[in-house]
Amino acid sequence: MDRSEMIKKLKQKLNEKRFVHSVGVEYTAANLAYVHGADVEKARIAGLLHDCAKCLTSEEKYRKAKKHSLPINRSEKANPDLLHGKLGAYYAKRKYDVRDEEILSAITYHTTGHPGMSLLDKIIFVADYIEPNRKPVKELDIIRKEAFEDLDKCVIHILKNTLDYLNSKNAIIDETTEQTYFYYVDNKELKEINSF
Ligand code: DGI
Ligand code: FE
Ligand code: FE
Repeated sequence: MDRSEMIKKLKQKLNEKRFVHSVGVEYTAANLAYVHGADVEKARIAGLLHDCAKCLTSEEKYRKAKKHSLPINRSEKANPDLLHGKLGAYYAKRKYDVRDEEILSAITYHTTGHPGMSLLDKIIFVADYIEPNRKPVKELDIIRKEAFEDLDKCVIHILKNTLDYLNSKNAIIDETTEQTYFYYVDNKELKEINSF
């Protein structure tokens, strides 16, 4: 399926704000891919489609995930919006004809991240947070610089902000979000120790 077909389909599934965000993530991911040496076309497709399941209601997300036998963990059950990554990857495969596992992984994990992310996973995770239409959050200017200068540092910074934000709201935190944060913090410390 070419980009114009994807765009046509996606426009029917998303509201205007979410569509504009998706195109923003597509272009931001492309730029990150140029800088960090990832596959630019894959980054564009993953960026464009990452939120393709976002505009379903919570109930629909839960129902569709069950219907398609996607695994649902405790926090996803409590907060089915978290399922839009997994469900998005399912639709990317079935409705947008994306067969590339790297793209599907990046879509699956774009909300929580996961320990040991691929370069493309990190690029989509970061692009989602920094694309130009995002409403300004704390330290976004610093995070945008880090995205192009030190991708792992940027991933940690985003996870830290997200966890702080969720804790301040007493929201249910998915264990993957937390595990990802500690994985990258430990990883960074190990690298620093080894570089002495
Ligand atoms: O879909 P987007 O809005 O573009 O971005 P996203 O897929 O990163 O989703 C953002 C929301 O997800 C944001 O409000 C924070 C929330 N989130 C991320 N990790 C967790 C989480 N929410 C809960 N409850 N638990 C998490 O672990
Ligand atoms: Fe999302
Ligand atoms: Fe998004």
